[in-house]
Amino acid sequence: MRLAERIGLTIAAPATATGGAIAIIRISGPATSAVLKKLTGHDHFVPRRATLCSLDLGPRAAAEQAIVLYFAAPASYTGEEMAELHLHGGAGTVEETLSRLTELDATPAAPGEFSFRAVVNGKMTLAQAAAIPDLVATQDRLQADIARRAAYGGLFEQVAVPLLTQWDELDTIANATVDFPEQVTEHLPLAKISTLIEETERLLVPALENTQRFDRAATPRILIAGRPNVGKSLLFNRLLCLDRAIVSPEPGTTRDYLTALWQLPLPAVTVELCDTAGLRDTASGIEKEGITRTLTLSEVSEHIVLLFDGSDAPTAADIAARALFAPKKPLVIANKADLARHPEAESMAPDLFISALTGEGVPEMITLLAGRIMALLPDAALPILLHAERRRVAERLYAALEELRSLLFAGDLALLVIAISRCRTLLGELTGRSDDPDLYERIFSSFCLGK
Ligand SMILES: Nc1nc2c(ncn2[C@@H]2O[C@H](COP(=O)(O)OP(=O)(O)OP(=O)(O)O)[C@@H](O)[C@H]2O)c(=O)[nH]1
Ligand SMILES: [Mg+2]
Repeated sequence: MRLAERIGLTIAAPATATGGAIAIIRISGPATSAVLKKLTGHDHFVPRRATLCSLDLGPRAAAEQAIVLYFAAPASYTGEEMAELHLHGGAGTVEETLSRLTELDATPAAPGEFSFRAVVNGKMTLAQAAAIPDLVATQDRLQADIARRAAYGGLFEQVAVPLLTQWDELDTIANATVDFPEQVTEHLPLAKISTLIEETERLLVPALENTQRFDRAATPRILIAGRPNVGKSLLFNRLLCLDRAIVSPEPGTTRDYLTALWQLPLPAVTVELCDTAGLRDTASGIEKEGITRTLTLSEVSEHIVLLFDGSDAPTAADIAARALFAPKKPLVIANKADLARHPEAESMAPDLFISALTGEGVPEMITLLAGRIMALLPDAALPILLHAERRRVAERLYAALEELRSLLFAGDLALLVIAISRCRTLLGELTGRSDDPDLYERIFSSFCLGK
């Protein structure tokens, strides 16, 4: 059943993940009071006041103590009559309460159903709702900041909504013109259409670019690469402050790559740090496989730290690695600065000399890495299109605008009118003014339960 067809149902779902001290179950819909009465015995709840209740979980279960918060319509998240049950945070209690609610005529909510109702009842725009999954899933403060701006700031909508009004007007004129083709040039202002295409692209293109940055910045990967024995694993351990990878004087120690999340202090970004198999020509099948994996991973890594041994003359393997990664502009680091520097070390053009053993130079290396990460971060002052579905719509709109531009002077009125209408519809979808029920289904199906 579509979300729109379930509007009359009273729905319930857990709003918190398992494992916390308190679990919250949300209820929304016209039968909320009736369900609460059967569950707690209370006839009346003062809206927004916490009430300690004993929950009747059925004949075979002991009663549960819970705080009940009641919201009268329309002053609630969904705009409907709603309640929150604050329970002890055990999975069993939540499951038992939910199955009791089902017996009392509440229906298990679908993912995103609460937010869907909030949009339907004008509590938030579709664009604001579309930012919610990112807001819920944020890993660090930067992601949270961006998702909040998208959810509450409406950066995109501020420009898109007035543009949509212009597209609406144009669409109306275009459709009227179909019946009077001889008046096309008179009534369809081609120059104005051209300007409108440009203005729409001026909004769309930076938003799409910024969105791509946002995706890439989600958890950037930093790969530590280099020939065997240069100290990759020791550096990996030092950065993580953890004895995680095996460190040994034997070259070719690391085979499988190791990954760990690493929190950079400034900017406050979580990155994925990878220690990899040393790169060299080798006959060993297992080591070869490790090297293949290093190379595959390097292709999908945003940043590469190319490590070499600054106390030793650069080897053929160092030079080959330098050439291999050159297109990815690696941070080139000379390690083992605690030992005497080899006169040829400079030939590798290192950005920095460090010692993974003593920690010398490591803070400076972190600063250099942070600078590179910052350079790829999205601009929080520009719009970001959160939610994959909105990105797809934005890309379709970009293609539609290009098509319309190519049709402007082609002289085919019918195609021109269709193209105008398509641009208007897609911009409408992007600003949440769409009658397409499937769009709503697609957006809300990716939400978590209870949102
Ligand atoms: N003096 C000194 N020794 C170091 C330093 N970094 C690493 N080593 C030593 O160099 C040897 C190799 O270190 P690893 O971290 O295992 O090197 P790796 O690059 O991971 O090597 P593979 O896994 O074989 O590719 C070990 O004996 C380390 O103790 C350093 O900064 N100074
Ligand atoms: Mg290693």
